[in-house]
Amino acid sequence: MEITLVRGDITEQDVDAVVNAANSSLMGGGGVDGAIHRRGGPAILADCRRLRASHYGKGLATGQAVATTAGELPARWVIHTVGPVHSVTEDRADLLASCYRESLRVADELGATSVAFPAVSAGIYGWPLDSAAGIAVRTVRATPTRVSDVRFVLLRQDVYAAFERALESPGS
Ligand code: AR6
Repeated sequence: MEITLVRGDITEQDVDAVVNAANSSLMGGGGVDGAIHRRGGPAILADCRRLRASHYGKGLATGQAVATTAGELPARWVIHTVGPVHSVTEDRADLLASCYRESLRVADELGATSVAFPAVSAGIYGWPLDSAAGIAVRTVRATPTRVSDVRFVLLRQDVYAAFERALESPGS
């Protein structure tokens, strides 16, 4: 698997699947979630509503992932995952790692071989950047998958720099 870092907007990525940092409702929100629904158009929300009406009546649990159409995005699918809100009193790192593992599992089910990830939980959900980047890189490297092209697409320079450090770190 090749891992690359891209500074930019995930909605512009020409990949099989883009991962969305969603919330449990699957009904959209701010940050990367808002950008994906805006650029992808109403077909994504329509699929999300169908998911809520069928297998995900209570919403998507933290750490899980599920796919929809990518609507008008260049990608074929959006894989929605729900990151944990960062907590100083509780270690939720396993849940964040699960977002990356489960997204790759769903990508394998779809037959997607190129996948773009944002820095899940590192925005509105408040996860410290170096920790978020380390968990992302370590988990993707450790997960068996047929995905051969993983791109971390980072909008902000400070987030990009944290991922550069994580990629270069011997522990990752
Ligand atoms: N492309 C790439 N990265 C982006 C983009 C973009 N277009 N827009 C933002 N980011 P966040 P979270 C970065 O807040 O912390 C939503 O309301 C951003 O700079 O999108 O998991 C959901 O509905 C940050 O580094 O996701 C949830 O309620 C990273 O994406 C909640 O936010 C993640 O930030 C999820 O919060």
